[in-house]
Amino acid sequence: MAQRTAVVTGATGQDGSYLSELLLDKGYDVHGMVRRTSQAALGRNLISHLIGNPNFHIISGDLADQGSIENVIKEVEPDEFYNLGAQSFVPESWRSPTHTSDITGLGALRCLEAIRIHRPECKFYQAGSSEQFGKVVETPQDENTPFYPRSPYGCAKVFAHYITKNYRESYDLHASTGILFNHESPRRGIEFVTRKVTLSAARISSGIQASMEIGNVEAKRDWGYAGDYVEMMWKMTQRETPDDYVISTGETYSVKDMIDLAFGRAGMELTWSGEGIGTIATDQDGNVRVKTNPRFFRPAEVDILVGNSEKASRELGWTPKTDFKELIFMMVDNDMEIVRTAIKHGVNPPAPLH
Ligand code: NDP
Ligand code: GDR
Repeated sequence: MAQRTAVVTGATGQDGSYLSELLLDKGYDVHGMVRRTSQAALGRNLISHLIGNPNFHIISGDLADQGSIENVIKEVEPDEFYNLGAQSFVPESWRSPTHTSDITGLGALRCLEAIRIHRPECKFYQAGSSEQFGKVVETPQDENTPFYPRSPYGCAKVFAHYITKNYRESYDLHASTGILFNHESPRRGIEFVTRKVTLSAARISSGIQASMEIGNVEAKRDWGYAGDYVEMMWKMTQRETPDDYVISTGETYSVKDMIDLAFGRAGMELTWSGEGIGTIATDQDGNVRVKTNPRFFRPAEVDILVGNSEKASRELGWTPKTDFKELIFMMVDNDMEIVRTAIKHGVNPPAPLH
């Protein structure tokens, strides 16, 4: 079979970097669509190890710009197109709601239009989200659960979901949405809660930070490992018939559970007291290590998410390989190493954002 060609938007992000690796391993020619104003400028560089691979290419494009996406499609003539690019941080979506709607929502439509006009045989994957379920109307959530988004981000993903389905049904495009629940890794952005916690635990145990400020510790999420999840994106595009799939572990834990696990791994056994914005946690020596700050609470919260991936298990052969504890330990160990190395070389270790 001739070498297959794929475009990945969001290639510089957590999922984009893992998916690019997976596609390269499968022998694809991979084109990462990257915008001129990439966040990589802030020091996040997840694909430097791929630069120089003869099958990996960076191509300029922005989800805000229809013409740039059309140029990517015309130049690359891809067999598969994975739309992972987004303004993906939920709190930022209240600060920049129209920008989020433009990139996370309309961005998907721009990709679909470019494919419809220039390359209708190209298969399309849309990065959907459990945030589409938001204030859940049933538990667990599956492909038939009605959406009730709770943020501009969630609303934008619901639009992207339905426009993908509409292009599939109107133009017979091979277009699928993966409704993925939270997935994390050592490459997770430091503004998201798991990475904020694992990095803080590493910094506190190394003595360079006293305590961590956090938002709602009662929220519950279904957390999986990003390295496992990207394989399902590829599997969806390999199906003869395009469709939508929930990808999740089926288990849910609170932010508090996750903090306990991470701080325990870093040598701190926490005791919790208070509630709401008065919640604190002290370590075994009586030091306050975690306290809440109203700044990190959201205008509207998604209290609990837990997915049912039976359809994906049946049709895609999905079984999550990495469990919650392994995931959090992997992230803490990685951050301990980053912090240790930085201290050893006399440079400032990374610190959580937001
Ligand atoms: P990241 O935030 O790590 O990556 C987002 C990517 O989008 C970055 O590469 C960013 O590039 C790119 N991007 C942002 N704005 C634009 C733009 N205007 N044009 C082109 N690219 C842009 O997200 P994840 O890897 O975690 O998530 C991947 C996708 O999956 C996203 O769509 C996210 O919403 C969705 N999702 C993620 C889940 C998770 O738990 N991780 C769960 C469910 C869905 P830059 O370097 O330029 O900033
Ligand atoms: P989420 O992930 O909003 O689920 O979106 P995030 O890790 O930001 O929040 C998870 C939960 O933790 C609570 N929380 C905090 N969150 C952050 N970021 N910082 C804090 O200090 C904090 N304290 C408590 C939040 O309130 C929330 O309940 C992620 C993103 O990857 C989306 O792009 C994706 O679509 C969904 O997962 C599925």
